[in-house]
Amino acid sequence: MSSPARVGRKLVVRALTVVLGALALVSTTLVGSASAHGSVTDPPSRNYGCWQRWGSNFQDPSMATKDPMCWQAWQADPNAMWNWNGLYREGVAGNHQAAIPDGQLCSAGHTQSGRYNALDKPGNWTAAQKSRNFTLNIYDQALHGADYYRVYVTKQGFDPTTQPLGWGNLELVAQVGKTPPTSNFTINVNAPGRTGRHIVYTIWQASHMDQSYYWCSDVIFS
Ligand SMILES: [Cu+2]
Repeated sequence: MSSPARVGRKLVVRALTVVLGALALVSTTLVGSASAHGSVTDPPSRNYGCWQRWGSNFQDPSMATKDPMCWQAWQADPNAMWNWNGLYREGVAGNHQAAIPDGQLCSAGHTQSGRYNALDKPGNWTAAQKSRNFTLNIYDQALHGADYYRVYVTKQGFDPTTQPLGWGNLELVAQVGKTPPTSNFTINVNAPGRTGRHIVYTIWQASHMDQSYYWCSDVIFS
């Protein structure tokens, strides 16, 4: 016969095992979601670029003058950079324009409780030099695959340094259908009739579930 003390200890051990098991599950899920997903790596999305250029040095005050839009983004919420792969919404059912109001395109409609809001801010974002005919690279880190990709570029005359981005400022320039999972997927983009600074806006409709990604990449067409 077990003494009451030993029974009590057994119960505590059993309860601890359950709690630890639950914790292990939770942390696996968190790690899974943090290491999953993806982004546009070239021309880099705003938060991917800020992470790439400053992730190892994000408190360097010289960023404020060298890369002011990244600086304001890091000040607003560093998690927008640490989670460069998590700029998505779920359950949009393809109604992207209904889910995302004008002025909020770069934050996917203030997704993830507003974590990415600073990416909507018009300004002098560091931009990649591209020819009007360029290759877009998408990093499908989680190997979701795609139902489709859509690539838009702003119309000539739009000024990303002063104007908030709205759907009406964009022109669809490339579209790709069903794509099997692959780490790096490239899309050839042709954006004729443009010079100077523009925003490339990419939508990735992932295949594993209704999860859609929205990325602003800054470019200067030469
Ligand atoms: Cu994902």
